[in-house]
Amino acid sequence: MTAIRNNWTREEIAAIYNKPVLDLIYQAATVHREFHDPQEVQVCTLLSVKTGGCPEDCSYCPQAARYHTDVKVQKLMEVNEVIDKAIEAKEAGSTRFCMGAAWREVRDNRDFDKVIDMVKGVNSLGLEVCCTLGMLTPEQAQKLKDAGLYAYNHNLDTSEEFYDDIITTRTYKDRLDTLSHVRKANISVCSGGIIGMGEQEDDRIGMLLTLATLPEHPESVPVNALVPVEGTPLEDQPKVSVWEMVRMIATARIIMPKTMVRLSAGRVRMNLEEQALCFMAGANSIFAGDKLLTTPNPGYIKDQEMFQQLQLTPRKAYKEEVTA
Ligand code: SAM
Ligand code: DTB
Ligand code: SF4
Repeated sequence: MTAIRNNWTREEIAAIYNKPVLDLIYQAATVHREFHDPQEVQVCTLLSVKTGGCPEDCSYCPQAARYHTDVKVQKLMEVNEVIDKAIEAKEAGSTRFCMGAAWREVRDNRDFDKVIDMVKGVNSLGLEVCCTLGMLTPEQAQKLKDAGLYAYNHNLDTSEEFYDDIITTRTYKDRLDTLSHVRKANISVCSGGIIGMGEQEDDRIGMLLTLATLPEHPESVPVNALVPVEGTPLEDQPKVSVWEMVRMIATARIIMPKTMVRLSAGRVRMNLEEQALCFMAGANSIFAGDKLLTTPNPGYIKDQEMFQQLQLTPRKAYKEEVTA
């Protein structure tokens, strides 16, 4: 029986990350089978409920106001429009619905009240409702929890050491503080990062170390490959190889066995065989639909074909729709 450990050392994680890659996949696949059904993949849907115009300077992000990208600023969506999208996502097989806002932090205003209503509405559809809205205070986390929020996404993105090279308008500690407020409100924690931003392997290992030594592992760790967007400082970053994605996913799987590891951004540039390797290495969730927040993603049809080819099944909903 593999134990859940929160006392991993950098050396241990580095040794796992650097194993011969096929051996690494084998070990991750073994741990994966102990904790999860390897045929099952959770399908999630993202919706950008407030797009662009963000005051932060995250170098990867097309939604930062200071970079000149093709993203059009859109104010907060209406609650009924969001619910319609959630129904569509549910009908297409998603069991988790994540609403993203291009905010630095949540403010206690009418927009937040609207988000609270969105959370209530999506929750009543029987979907796991997730939000990613930037920094939260403990009180805001509690308000979201009371409205029925299931999970909160707040990525560390990279290591503490590399963080200042990517973002200067907030600190690593700000991120960790929000994660702790989310945890204290009993909301499921979703936190991961991006590879392909020019970081060293040590930074990838450092980020995994921070996640795996939190008092409790995040229930969900998204692994994103940078989607380079024209106009952002990282527009010319070279594509990461599938082996780097596989090493990240497999290491996350081994050191955080119970966690849902999500093969997140970057799937549009991966073929079926590459994605299959990621599932073999322990990824057990994807984002579906032809758009992530603002960038393209493989559409439903392509993913349906992939599920058929790989004989995977979308995970069933864990709860029922609330009927009046
Ligand atoms: N504004 C909130 C925040 O930063 O926490 C929520 C939305 S933000 C777009 C959510 C996450 O998307 C970021 O933390 C980052 O990991 C990911 N992301 C943004 N742009 C990306 C890109 N070009 N490629 C890969 N991941 C990206
Ligand atoms: C995460 O780690 N990846 C998702 C979700 N959490 C919110 C977002 C990816 C965004 C990719 C860039 C875009 O589409 O704007
Ligand atoms: Fe804003 Fe989030 Fe994009 Fe950073 S990642 S610029 S905080 S929307």
